Amino acid sequence: MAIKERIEFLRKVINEANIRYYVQDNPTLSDFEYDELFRELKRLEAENPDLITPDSPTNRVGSNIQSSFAEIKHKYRLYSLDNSNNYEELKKWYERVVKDVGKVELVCELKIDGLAVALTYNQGIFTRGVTRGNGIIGEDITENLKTVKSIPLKLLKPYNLDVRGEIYMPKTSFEKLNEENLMNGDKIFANPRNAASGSIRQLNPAITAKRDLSVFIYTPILDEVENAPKTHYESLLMLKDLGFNINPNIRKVNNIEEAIDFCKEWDKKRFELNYATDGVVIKVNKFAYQNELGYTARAPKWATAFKFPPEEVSTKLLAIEIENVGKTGAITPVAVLEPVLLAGSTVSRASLHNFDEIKRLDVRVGDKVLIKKAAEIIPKVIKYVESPEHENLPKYVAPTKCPSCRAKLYIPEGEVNLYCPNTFNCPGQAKSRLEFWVSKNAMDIDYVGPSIIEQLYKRKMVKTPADFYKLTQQDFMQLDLVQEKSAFNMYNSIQNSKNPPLSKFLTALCIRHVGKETADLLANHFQSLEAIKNASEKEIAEIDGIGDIIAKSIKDYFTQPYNITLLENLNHLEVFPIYKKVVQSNVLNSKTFVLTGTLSSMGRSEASEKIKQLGGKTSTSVTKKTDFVIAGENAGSKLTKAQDLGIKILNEDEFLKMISIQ
Ligand code: 3BD
Repeated sequence: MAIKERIEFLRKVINEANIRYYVQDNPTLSDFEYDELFRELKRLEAENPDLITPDSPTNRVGSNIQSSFAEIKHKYRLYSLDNSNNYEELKKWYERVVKDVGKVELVCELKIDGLAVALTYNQGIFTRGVTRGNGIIGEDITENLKTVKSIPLKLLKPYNLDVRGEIYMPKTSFEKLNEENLMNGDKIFANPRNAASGSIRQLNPAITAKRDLSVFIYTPILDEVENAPKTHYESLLMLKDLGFNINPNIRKVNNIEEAIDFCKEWDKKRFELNYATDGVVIKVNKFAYQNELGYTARAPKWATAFKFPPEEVSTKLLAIEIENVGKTGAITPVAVLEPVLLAGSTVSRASLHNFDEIKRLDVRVGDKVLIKKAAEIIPKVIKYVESPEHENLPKYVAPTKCPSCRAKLYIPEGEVNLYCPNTFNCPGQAKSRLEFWVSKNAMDIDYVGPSIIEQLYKRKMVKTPADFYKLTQQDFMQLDLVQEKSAFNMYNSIQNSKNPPLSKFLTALCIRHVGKETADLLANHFQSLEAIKNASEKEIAEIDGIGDIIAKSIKDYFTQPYNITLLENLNHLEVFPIYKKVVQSNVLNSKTFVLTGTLSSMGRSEASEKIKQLGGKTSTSVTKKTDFVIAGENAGSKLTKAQDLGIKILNEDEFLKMISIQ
């Protein structure tokens, strides 16, 4: 009995210390004392495994490797947020509010640029955490969220409560992670948001545990709370008292002008913060008014967001370099810049897209150029800054030879990019294809990154993807800085990748014009690699969504002797794809859907994917055989045609309801 009590005591002290340390920034214990208590708890739990509970702070270390995340239907839908980038729209929004419920108090808060999650507490214990997903269905990332130290595992009161918040990575931790990854030849993240997203979606929680992630909670669902607060502002205070991390930069205001002042202030001050914000969320404070205002199909009418304009800076263009030769031979230019600070990180390279773009912009080496970083994109060059020097600088001339193999470059008909024609012998192309082979959307091989591939290629250990599968653990140990353990991981993840889904395998082949979407179409139509190999160009072109050019490119690929040999070699090494029908249920019962216009909650391919998963079919043209037309925003002629033919039309909300009945 004494042991059980001691364990409970230790948990309580450690949980409270965590909240004081990570949330309130006001530690109660020294690091040494904390470590002592933590070690004692771990020892007692190891000696008494039957006393381990899910809310124990020792659970944060992250074990339990998963093979994938379970899809979970949210108990309460997560709505979207309407947004605008100008103050006129904000005023219009407020006029609408005033018209419906009168002049009301608003709350302004920073819009954290992270990853939305829903957390569930049962009797005050953190029991489940799910990504936002499409707002209706998300992924279960509970194990990973347990490693986030500012998420309380146990609340200070035993409430049944759902909360929503934003997971983020502090800017300084993001920079540090990228520095480490650069040293190790691992993936570099474009921004803190991507780093947070990549870290929280690790299948191995031990990796997540090593990343510095944090959370800001912005909304509770108070349905099951007694004497619940009556306003948003008070509910934030309540969350704080329960031990949640709340962003301190919130302000109650009396009208939209004061809200706009808040936006203007933070548009300037945002760069001083150690986390990324992309705007301000403005919410009607009183719940009674929120309820009266209600919701549109996708978002509450009682809230809106102001998006900060992307930051722009000017700097000197030092050179225009060729990024490596792409997997299909595309040559892309990149701007080398005098390093400048932009949106919280130092930028020394920026995108120029293609050589046509350089011509159009007429940027010249030596120019001052304006660069900008929109929310999730790599910085790009917008234009040169007018100056007397500009005219004296030589116009940029595009290269004529491949930087890797010196072959003469060409521009395929109908394209703007320059290409290296030397598909099979260009080392640059070969390396890009190997790098793509291991990537997430392709064979998804962990631990084998660009620097490992560079070494394998240089030492002639790997020339084509098939060669990966001949390597032993000992082979990897010959490489620079590779120890026994990581050599094993590399070997193991290669061996485990041998039988991917057909669609991923097709993507991995780097057939020109065949990305994930086309690969999905091919896989679902032909259902085996054999059938695709044997299909005629005409049969391929008959698939909805695949045109003549793509069909030709696919047929060309499978007739090339080089590729035939590659596929044979892979097959001999037992590397072959497996087609699995992904019908989760059959609620849509072979009904045919046509999508028109844009949906706000998901992209077109995601919508088709969902329809197929639920047993439905999609088509691009409306005929008598069409069962439903889903009309998004700006729906065009297909909608008119559906009306003419008397076909059932669904708006986005109706469609979302239909696919959420599972
Ligand atoms: C924040 C919706 C409402 C409860 C709907 C009003 C769209 C991401 O700091 N409040 C915040 C933040 C996000 C929010 C709401 N308050 N919704 C909020 C939010 N302080 N970032 N979001 N979200 C969260 C989203 N996420 C991914 C894809 C599409 N939408």
